[in-house]
Amino acid sequence: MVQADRLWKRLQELGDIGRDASGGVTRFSYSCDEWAAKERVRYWMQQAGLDTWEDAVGNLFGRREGTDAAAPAVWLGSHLDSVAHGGNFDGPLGVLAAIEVVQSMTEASVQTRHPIEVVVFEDEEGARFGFGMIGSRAVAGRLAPAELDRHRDAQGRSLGWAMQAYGMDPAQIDRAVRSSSEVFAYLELHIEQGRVLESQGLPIGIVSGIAGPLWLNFTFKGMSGHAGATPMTLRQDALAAAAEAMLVMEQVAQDVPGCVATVGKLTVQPGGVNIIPGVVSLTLDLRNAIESLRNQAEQRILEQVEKACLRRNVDVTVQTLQRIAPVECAPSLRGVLHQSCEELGVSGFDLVSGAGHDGMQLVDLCPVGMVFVPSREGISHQPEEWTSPVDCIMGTQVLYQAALHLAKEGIVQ
Ligand code: HGY
Ligand code: MN
Ligand code: MN
Repeated sequence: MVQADRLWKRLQELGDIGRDASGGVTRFSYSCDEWAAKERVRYWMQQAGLDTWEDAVGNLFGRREGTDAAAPAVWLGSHLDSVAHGGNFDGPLGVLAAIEVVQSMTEASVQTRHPIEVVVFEDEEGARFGFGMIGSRAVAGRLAPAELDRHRDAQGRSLGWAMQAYGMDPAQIDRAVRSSSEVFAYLELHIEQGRVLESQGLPIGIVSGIAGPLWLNFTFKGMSGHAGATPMTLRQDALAAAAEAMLVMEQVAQDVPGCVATVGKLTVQPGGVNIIPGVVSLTLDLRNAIESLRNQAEQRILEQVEKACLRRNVDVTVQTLQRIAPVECAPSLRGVLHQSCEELGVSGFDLVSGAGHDGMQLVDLCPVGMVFVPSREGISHQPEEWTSPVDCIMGTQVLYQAALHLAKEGIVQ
C-alpha cells in the first residue's frame, strides 16, 4: 500500500524549493524555483518507473502503462506553482500523492487495463500573470494564442515571453492539446483550504462542485494634487473612490447568497504622503458556485461603483483578467470516490470547493473528480497552511483506491 513516510518526506523536501523569507513558498510559473521543483518531481516520477515528458506549455507528465496501451489514461494530478508566500500543501500534496499511488501499484505488481498519467499542470494559481490554469487550459484547447501577449507579470513581461525564456515555443501551444479519446478521467487530491472538514472532524471530502472565480481589474483615474492646498470639495480622489468601491464589493458579496469577494491587490499613484492619489488600481476576485448569482453580484457591483465614481468625478475602467464558470464534478467519479471511502472504512463528505482547481478546465475533456483532506483552521495561501500526515495519507489511500477502480475495471458508473 501507499507509503506514508515516503510521501511526507517528499512533501517536506519539495517545500524547501522556493521557500522565502516569510517561511512560505513562492514558486511562480516559469520561474527557476518552479523548474527546480518540477525536476525534483520528475526524478521521483522516474524512481516510480514512469516515462516522463513535458508538453508544449510546460505541463510535466509521468506515464505508467496499462495492459491496453490504446486505452485512454486515468489522469491523477495537481500543480507545483504557488501564490506569493504560499503554503507547502496546495498543489504538491496532489502531485506527490499521485506519484505515491502509481509507485505503490508498481511495488505491489498491480496491473491495470488503463494507463495512468501523473500530470503536473503549469501555472494553476495565476499568481504571476493574473491569469491561471494555463497548463490545464492548454491541454483542453482553451488557451488562445492571444492570451500569451495579453497577460503580463509585475515586471511587464508577457506570458509568451516567460514561455520562451523557459525554452518553450509560444507558437506551438496547440501541441499541448489532448483529446478526450486519450483521457479516461481526471482525479485530484487537494487540501480543502476551508474549515468545513476540520470543523466537523471529517477526514475526507468529496467535491460536488467548484465555485467559479471571476477576476477583474479596476482602474480609478481622478486628479492628483496637493494634500494641503486642495479643498475637500474640489477633489477627484482616486483612492477615496476605490475605497468606496471596495465597501460596495464587500456589501454585495454579503447580500448575494453564496458569494465571496476579495480585493487582493491595490496600487496607488503617485503614492506620496502629501499627494492626493490620482490613479488607483485594484483586483477583485468574485466567486460563487452558481454562475447566475455571480453575474448578479457582478452587475450590482459595476452599477454601484459607476455611480460612486460619477459622484466623485473619477473615471473607472474595468478589465476582465479571467472568468471561469463554476463546474459540477462528475457523479460517476463521486460514486467511485464514495465507494473507495467505504472500502477503506472512512466516510466521504460531499462539499463544494470555494477554491478553483485545474479540473475546471478539463470538464469537456473527461469526467472530473476531486477528493479533499482537512486544512488546519482552514488556513491556506499562506505559510501556516498545514495538513496532518495522517490526513495526507488517508487522502492518498482514497486516491489509490479510486484510481484502481478506474484504471483496472474502468468503473465510471
Ligand atoms: O484561486 C484559487 O482558487 C486557487 O487556489 N487557484
Ligand atoms: Mn491548488
Ligand atoms: Mn491555490
